[in-house]
Amino acid sequence: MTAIDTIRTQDWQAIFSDDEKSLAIGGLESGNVVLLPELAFSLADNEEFILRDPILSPKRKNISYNSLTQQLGGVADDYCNNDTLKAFMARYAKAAQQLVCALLPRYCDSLEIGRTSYRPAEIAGRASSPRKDDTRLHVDAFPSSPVAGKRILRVFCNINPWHQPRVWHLGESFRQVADRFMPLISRPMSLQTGLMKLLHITKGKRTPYDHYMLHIHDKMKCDETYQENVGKQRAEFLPGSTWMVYTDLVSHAALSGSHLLEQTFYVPVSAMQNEALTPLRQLEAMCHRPLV
Ligand SMILES: O=C(O)CCC(=O)C(=O)O
Ligand SMILES: [Fe+2]
Repeated sequence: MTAIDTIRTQDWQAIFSDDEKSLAIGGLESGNVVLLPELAFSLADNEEFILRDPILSPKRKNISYNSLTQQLGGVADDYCNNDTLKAFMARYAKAAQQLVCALLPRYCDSLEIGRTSYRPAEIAGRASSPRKDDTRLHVDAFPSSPVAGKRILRVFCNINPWHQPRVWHLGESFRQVADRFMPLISRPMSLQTGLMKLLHITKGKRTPYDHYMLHIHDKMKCDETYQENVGKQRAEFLPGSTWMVYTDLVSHAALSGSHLLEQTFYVPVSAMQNEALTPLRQLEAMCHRPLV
């Protein structure tokens, strides 16, 4: 069972107690979801179109924003340089960062900011290949963005205007996932990893850690019997709530819902309170060798 740890605040710039901070870091690192059920992200009147207009490019799953370059991606032609949309995405990125720094101060200095995403489209019934299908249980790993052991911490906020929850499944523990799938994955070939970087297939070097995580991700999603039979629980995240998860550690699937905001952060393993719980150290313990 994945536990959900609840912290009550309505303020993105809240100051948290030591008890709340220790609940959050301990919970996240051990594979819980940290839920802030009253933390809503409100839209100003001039931003309302973001909930209602067809701002998503027809072939894309979400709108992305890169804080470093201030570029939007996935936006329909009419909105592709919309300053209000850009400012909205930037505001969410900043709010999420403030929240992480206030609630998880241990991570603040070494936090690397990844993409901000806005997912206006309904996810139920959307066609996609098994590997790209986030309605199947998986742990996160991205083929083009190797992380070399860095953690993937995501902050989600449901801004659905029609009271629809974001519905997830939460699966078995990382340990159970790794025990099941690691024996099915062959060792990475060292020549292959350097070559992929040279040919610009990957943004950095695909380390043995990335190799194993990517194969775990693919094998989980492509195994129909596993998807059907593995123990799972349903979680509903209501509009007006925010939740944080280490999505590289927690087996998750998104079943239905629309209008979700998400901010990705990369956190070095050295910033963890308990390194032994990280996917990197767990896989290394299984393989009896360093993987980055
Ligand atoms: O869109 C969602 O609700 C979650 C999808 C997912 O798997 C992820 O963001 O890692
Ligand atoms: Fe995911």
